[in-house]
Amino acid sequence: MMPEERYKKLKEYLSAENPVLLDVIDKYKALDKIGHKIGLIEHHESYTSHISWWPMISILGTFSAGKSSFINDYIGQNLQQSGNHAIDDKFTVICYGNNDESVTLPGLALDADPRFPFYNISEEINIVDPGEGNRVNQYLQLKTLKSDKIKGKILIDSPGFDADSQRDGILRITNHMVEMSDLVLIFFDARHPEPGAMRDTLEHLVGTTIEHKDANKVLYILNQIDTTAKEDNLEDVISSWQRALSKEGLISGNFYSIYNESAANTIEDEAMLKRLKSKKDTDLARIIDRMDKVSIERAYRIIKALEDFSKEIKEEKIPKLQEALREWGSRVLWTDVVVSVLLLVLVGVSQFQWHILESLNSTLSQIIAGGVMMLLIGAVHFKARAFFAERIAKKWAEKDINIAKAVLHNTKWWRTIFGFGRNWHKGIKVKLDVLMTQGRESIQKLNDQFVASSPTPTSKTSVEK
Ligand SMILES: Nc1nc2c(ncn2[C@@H]2O[C@H](COP(=O)(O)OP(=O)(O)OP(=O)(O)O)[C@@H](O)[C@H]2O)c(=O)[nH]1
Ligand SMILES: [Mg+2]
Repeated sequence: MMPEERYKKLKEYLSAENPVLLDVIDKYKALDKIGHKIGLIEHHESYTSHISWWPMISILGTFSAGKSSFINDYIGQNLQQSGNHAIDDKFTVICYGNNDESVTLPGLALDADPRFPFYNISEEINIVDPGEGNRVNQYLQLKTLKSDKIKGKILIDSPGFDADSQRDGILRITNHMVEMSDLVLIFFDARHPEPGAMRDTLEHLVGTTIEHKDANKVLYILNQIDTTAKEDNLEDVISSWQRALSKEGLISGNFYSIYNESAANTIEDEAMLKRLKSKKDTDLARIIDRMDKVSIERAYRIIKALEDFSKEIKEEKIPKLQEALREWGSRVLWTDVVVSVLLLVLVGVSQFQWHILESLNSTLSQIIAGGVMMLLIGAVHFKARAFFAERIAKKWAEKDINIAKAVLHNTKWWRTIFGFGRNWHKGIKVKLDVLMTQGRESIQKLNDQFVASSPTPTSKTSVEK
């Protein structure tokens, strides 16, 4: 899908949901224009596809922790299979569909549709695990569901995470999901009173999520706390998990303890039941509240991403590109100088040995000889431009693919090797500053909207009305 078509689709979708975001699309359009001009993204690419416009909630965690049961409970239907051994072996993207019957589509449907957050994921998998990306159906599936609970958002159920036996493809998808999500729920279960056995898994899940700029979007959920009834050790289990998590660097705020009432063991002791249930009810309500509010959080995140992209281009990409182009320019220049000097030396030597200049006795042959030399230098010059551009792009490709693209874009044969590094970036930086300011204004508008419509921006989003 070309960018123009994408803007149109997004506008259609968002006009019903949140008009403030309509303006934001035009700002993304301006950002794309800058990206295309510098060559950081290709003509058919758009920054709008680097973020999810659908509010997205990912559910991750160890196997059999109760992820699928939790989702079934939330949507109020038995959509996902659950069971006592590893059940899910792929990621399931659940979204609203108009059919009364739930429809299951293969991963290819997600890979090929730019409206979903897994667009082109097969290419990404192929980078870490060549060939695997073509088997995207083994990693992903899409389920549609007619339920108001998920109207206007996407839920993702995932296979149980086990750091030891995880394939690169799954790790890649997991990281991608965390990156794109507005809310990430990470499930552990209280049947393991000691988190020790899951050290690696914990390390990976918490490690990847905590590095994330927006750590507040990750909730850590200790599930199945009903199982602590038998030994009456809820506090011990909770504190041992909290210790393990804080060892990985987690700040305690986002830690919740719950269980699933429809899957729980029966608890005989009345007082115990009351205590566990009250803990669960409080924490679950807070989780559900975050899930329901995700559309609002997403609106902020989309605008924030515009600011982040602009800032990144200004402060990171442009300087890197300048450095790369300077290196390229000087390599080409040196090649030109060396070749010219070599040619002159060659002529000098020939002159000395065979008096070659005297043999060019007519003006015409002198012109021809001069022309041949110019052609030779020219040929070497253009060869050198392409050669060094390729080499420098290749060097950058591993660190930053966008810089690699921009190097190739800015070293085409008609570009000068001197003009860069001076003023070309100044105008662009001004435009980026304007975009960042406008982003902050949009955030202001969002604030006004939510503060004006209800004092506490909670529960109902406009799609659900
Ligand atoms: N006691 C108890 N059992 C639960 C709870 N939640 C889920 N279960 C049970 O735990 C088992 C695993 O639940 P699932 O929902 O399949 O877990 P999952 O995390 O989706 O597992 P995988 O998809 O295999 O990774 C099932 O037998 C559930 O009935 C809970 O809160 N308490
Ligand atoms: Mg499951």
